[in-house]
Amino acid sequence: MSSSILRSIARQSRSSALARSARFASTAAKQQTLKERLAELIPAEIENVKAVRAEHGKKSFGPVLVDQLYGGMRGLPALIWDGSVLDPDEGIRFRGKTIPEIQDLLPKAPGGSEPLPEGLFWLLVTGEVPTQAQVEALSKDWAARAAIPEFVEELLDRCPPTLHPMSQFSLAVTALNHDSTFAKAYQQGVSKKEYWGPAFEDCMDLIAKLPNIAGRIYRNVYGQGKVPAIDPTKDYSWNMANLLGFAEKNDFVELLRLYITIHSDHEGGNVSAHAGKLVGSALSDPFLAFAASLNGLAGPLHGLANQEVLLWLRKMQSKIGENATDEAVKEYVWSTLKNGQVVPGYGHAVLRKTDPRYSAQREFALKHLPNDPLFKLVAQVFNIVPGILLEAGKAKNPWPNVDAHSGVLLTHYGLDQMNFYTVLFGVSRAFGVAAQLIWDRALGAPLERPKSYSTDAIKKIFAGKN
Ligand code: FAM
Repeated sequence: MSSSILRSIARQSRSSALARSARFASTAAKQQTLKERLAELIPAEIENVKAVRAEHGKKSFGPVLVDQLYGGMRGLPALIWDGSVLDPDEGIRFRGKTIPEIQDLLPKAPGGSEPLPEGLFWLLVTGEVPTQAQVEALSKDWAARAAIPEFVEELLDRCPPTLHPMSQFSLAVTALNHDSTFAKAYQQGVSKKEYWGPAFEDCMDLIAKLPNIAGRIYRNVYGQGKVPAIDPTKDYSWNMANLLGFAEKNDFVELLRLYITIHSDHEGGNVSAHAGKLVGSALSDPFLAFAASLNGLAGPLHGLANQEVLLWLRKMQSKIGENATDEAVKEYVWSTLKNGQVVPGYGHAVLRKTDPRYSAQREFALKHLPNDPLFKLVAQVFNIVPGILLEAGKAKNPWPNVDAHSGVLLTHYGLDQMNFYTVLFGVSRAFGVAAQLIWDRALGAPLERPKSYSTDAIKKIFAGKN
C-alpha cells in the first residue's frame, strides 16, 4: 500500500475522530465522572465498529510483502486504536489533536502553562477535552487510589540497588495483580459485556499507584530518604515530583506535566503499546499487561534510549571535552557509527521528520534553560547528526526522536540519575496503554494470534512465481 493511501487513511481517521469528539463534546457540559461518561460512549462505539466491519470487513487492506514478515512488520496494517495516530511527516495526534493544540486546549494547574496529564487521559479515553473540574476530580480520585500494598513496598525495599530501576518497576507492577478487580471479576464469572468496568478500575488504580512505586524505587536506589505521603489537594505530576524530592522546583513540576503528556501514547504499534495490548488480549489483567509494556520499554531501541542518550552525551564530553568544536562532535558521531553502534535518540520506525515531542521539549528548554551547557550540546548535536546519518545512508529517518531531549531537561533540575529516566517514560506510557486496554475490553477485542510462517514455507509458496 502506498504511503499516500496510508496518509489519506490517517487523514480520514483524524477527521472522523474530530467529528466524533465534536459529537461527544456537546454532551459533556454537565459534571460527570470519567467512568460515567465512558459508560455513555461505549454503546455508540460498539455500533460504530459493527457498522465499519459490516461495510468494510471483507475488503483487502493492501498486500503483505514477505519483507514485512522478516522486517519487524514495518507498516503492516494490523491494529486498531483510536486514541492516537502517528503520521510519518507530522508526528503524533492525540484524538486528532497535535501537541501544540493539546498544550493550548487541556486544563492547566493554577498558575501553570503546561497541560495536566489528567486531561490527556480523559481525552484519550473519551475523545473529549475535559473541564477544569473534571480534571481536578481525576487528580483527587488518583490520589485516593495511590497507596501501594505493604508487600509491594517490602518487595521494592528488598531489591538490590544494582537491579535496574525498570526491572524493579516491572516487578512491582506485576505484583499489583494481587488485588486486580478484573482478575477477581473474571474468577467470579463476569459477563464479557461487563469486562470494561473492572478493567477500568484496574487501569485507574494502575495509573494512581505508579508515582508511589517510581518514587520508592528512586529513593531506595539513590539513597534519597523516606517516601513522602501523597497530597490529595495536588495534581498527579506535583505528587510525582514530590515523591522524587523536586516539588519545590515549580519549573520541574511543569516539565513533568509536559513530559507525562507527550510520552503517554504513540499510536498502537510501538513495542510498549503493542506488548500491553497483546498481553491484555489474553485477558491478563491490566497490571500484568502493563508490566509487559514496561519490559518492552526497557529496551535500548525503545524507551531506554533516553538513558542511552545521556550516557552517550556524557561519554562524548569526557572524550572531547565541554564546548567542543563541530568538527570534534562530527568525529565522535562517526566513531559511534564505525563501532557498529546506533546514535541514540535519532531515527524512528515510523516518523520521517523531527519528532514533535522533541520540538515541544526544545521549546521548553529555550524558555526555561536556554544557557544550560548540556542543552547547548543537544542543540549542537541536532545540527550535526542528521547530516551524518544521511551521509552514512542507512537510517530511513535521520531526525531526532523524543529521547534525544528528555534527559537533558531532567538533568538540568538535578535529576541526573540516568538509569531512572525510563521509569518516568513508563509512568507516562501507562496513560496510553491503560486507555487502550479499557477500550479493548469494552469493544470485546479478541485474543491476538497472527500467523507465523517458516522460511521453508515461504520458499514453497513462492516457488516458480515472480
Ligand atoms: N544510528 C545509527 N544507525 C541507525 C539509526 C541511528 N540512530 N537509526 C537507524 N539506523 C540503522 C538501523 O540500525 C538499520 O541498520 P541495519 O540495516 O544495519 O540493521 C538501518 O539504519 C535501517 O533502520 P531504519 O529502518 O531506519 O530504522 P528501524 O525502523 O529499523 O529502527 C529505531 C528504528 C528507532 C530502532 C532506530 O532508528 C534506532 O535504533 N535509533 C536509535 C535508538 C533510539 O533512539 N530509539 C528510540 C526510538 C524512540 F522514539 C522510542 O521508541 N522511544
